[in-house]
Amino acid sequence: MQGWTGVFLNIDLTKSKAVPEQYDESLALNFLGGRGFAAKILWDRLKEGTEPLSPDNKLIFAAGPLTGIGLPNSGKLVVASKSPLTGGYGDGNIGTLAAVHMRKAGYDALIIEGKAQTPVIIHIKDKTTDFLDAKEYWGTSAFETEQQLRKKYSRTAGIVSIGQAGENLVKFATVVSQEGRAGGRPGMGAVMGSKNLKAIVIEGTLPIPLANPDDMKKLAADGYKEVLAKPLYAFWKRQGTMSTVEWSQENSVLPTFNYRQGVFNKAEGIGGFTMEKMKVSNRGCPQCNMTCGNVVKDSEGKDSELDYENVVMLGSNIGLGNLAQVATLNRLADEFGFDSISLGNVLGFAMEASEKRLIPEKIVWGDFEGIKTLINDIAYRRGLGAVLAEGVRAASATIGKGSGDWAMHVKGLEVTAYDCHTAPAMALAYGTSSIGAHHKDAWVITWEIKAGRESYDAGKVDYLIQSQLIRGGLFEALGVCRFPYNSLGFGLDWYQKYLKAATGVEFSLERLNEVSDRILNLVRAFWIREYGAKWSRDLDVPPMRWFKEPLTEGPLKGSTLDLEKYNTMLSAYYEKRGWDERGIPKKSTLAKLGLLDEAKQLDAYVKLGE
Ligand code: PTT
Ligand code: SF4
Repeated sequence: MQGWTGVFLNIDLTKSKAVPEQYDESLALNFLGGRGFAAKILWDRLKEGTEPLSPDNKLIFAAGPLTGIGLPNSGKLVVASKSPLTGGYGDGNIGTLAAVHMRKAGYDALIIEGKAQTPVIIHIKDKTTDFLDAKEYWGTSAFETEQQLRKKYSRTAGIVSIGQAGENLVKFATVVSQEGRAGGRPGMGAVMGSKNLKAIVIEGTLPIPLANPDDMKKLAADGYKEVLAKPLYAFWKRQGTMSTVEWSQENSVLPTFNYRQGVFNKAEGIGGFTMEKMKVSNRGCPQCNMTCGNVVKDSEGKDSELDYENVVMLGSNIGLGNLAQVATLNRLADEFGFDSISLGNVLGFAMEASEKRLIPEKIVWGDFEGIKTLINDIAYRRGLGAVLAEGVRAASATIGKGSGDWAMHVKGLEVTAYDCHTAPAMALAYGTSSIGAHHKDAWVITWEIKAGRESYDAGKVDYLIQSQLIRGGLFEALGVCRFPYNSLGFGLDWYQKYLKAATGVEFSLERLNEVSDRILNLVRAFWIREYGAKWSRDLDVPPMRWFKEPLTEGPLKGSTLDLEKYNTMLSAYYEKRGWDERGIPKKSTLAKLGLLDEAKQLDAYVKLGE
């Protein structure tokens, strides 16, 4: 095998044991890597019904065949597990030197199970794995942990860690790296904490086997040049994703006061141009020349790395219009190791519950000091913080009183930073995403607004599916960042050429589409298996707020989604995917993708349509 190292490292924390495993080439050819590996490993090796925070759950760090090779934006790693937040398939995509080092240590994935008796750090140096005492780090932030570990190891070692949120099993805790990159929204940090695993340090020095190293060297250099030459490059370097704040405001899709208004009267204060005036530097993932992390000084004079999602969820969605203060909340999210999107979402929910007097606590929109206190309470699970630490779905079940309609989640994962009162295809993207309400599989909203936001027609479904196959399938499996492709127009043909040079295998676009479809169907099958009798198509419907409560402000005030039309669109989506009316893949669909064994297994849980 070339391109892939062909080896997984199985790590059992209960036994402090690490065993390499040569995996079969067919796995690489059929599932590519990243999310593809994670889905297949969880399907094959995780016992159905496993409690996500039990030692039996598996935490997977999976690379793709292009990870770490030194081509544009290739320092990415999928971190996956059965999610404690949603109970289904969960993953995230983190930019980290650990991605590069893991591949250089000779591994395509780490599969971690068991639970250490006391806190540990896994240290991997090429073929050697050690388990080190982490007691002195337990209780410290992800930043502090990484700073200390860098002193002990090297400035350029690959390090991922958790903060206090992961240690205290906050259900939306993430894994953090390089003081500003975080991945695994559906609670991958909590799974790491449940295993008493504080950090992983990887130092790899071995070559990654390539089918054609000379071709790859040239293609990689050409790729970087092509990225630099893209017309949108200069503005991207200035703002990264931050210009989306102004765009969302102009188009009434900016989450504001828990997704009620679509516009925010202080949007300018948290927008891309305000950020530019505060910016001190760019930061980013390894092997990237687009470095999209905008570093600003926060209200306490500390560095904070801003993206659109973080700023909006910890800004307009909670009524805060001061970017330096938003940056402080964002830094706290990274230090504690919360997912910033879910954090902003549960805070907005708590503020609305307080405003409606459904809870005794007084949590006021935009009250910076009060919000900081509540964030600390969530990290340490104190009082209301303990309720919110379970995520918005569970919090609304605790609070009740109709709050389920405005608990903004899909399948338990909090909605990201787009208000969909007036965007049916984006609502469907959230409804059918692989991990719950995330835009990563399909960010169709800018296209939809150009194409006509009021329509629910089948063309939108086709566009959505294609987007899911490319973003949620291909990019999550290749092990590279998708931003060159979707933000600068770096063509898919580059990745075909990279795959050829790395693996020696010719992948046509049709073949890649089929791999993606296979991965996304297996992820779907995993959800159905884990939910069993609790599965229903209602799980693919976004929050009722967007259907029942019109937008309250802005030019589109009064708009809602139409539930009947949404359901028609959802049925069309199912049909095009080869799924039945319940949203369950048909036997023939799985068989066509080479998943007949999986179909037979799934059939034992729910009767599959033919
Ligand atoms: C991603 C999600 C996003 S989506 C953002 S901002 W975005 C939030 N970032 C967080 C953060 O920062 N700190 C924190 N404590 N929590 C955060 N939660 C949120 O996590 C991120 C970039 C971004 S920035 C995006 S869109 C792209 N996502 C990619 C993806 O999903 N796949 C892929 N192949 N390439 C991608 N490239 C881009 O990567 P999750 P990162 Mg991320 C600080 O983690 O779980 O996938 O959720 O990992 O290294 O920070 O890169 O406007
Ligand atoms: Fe990381 Fe941004 Fe570069 Fe993508 S564009 S690799 S998210 S720094």
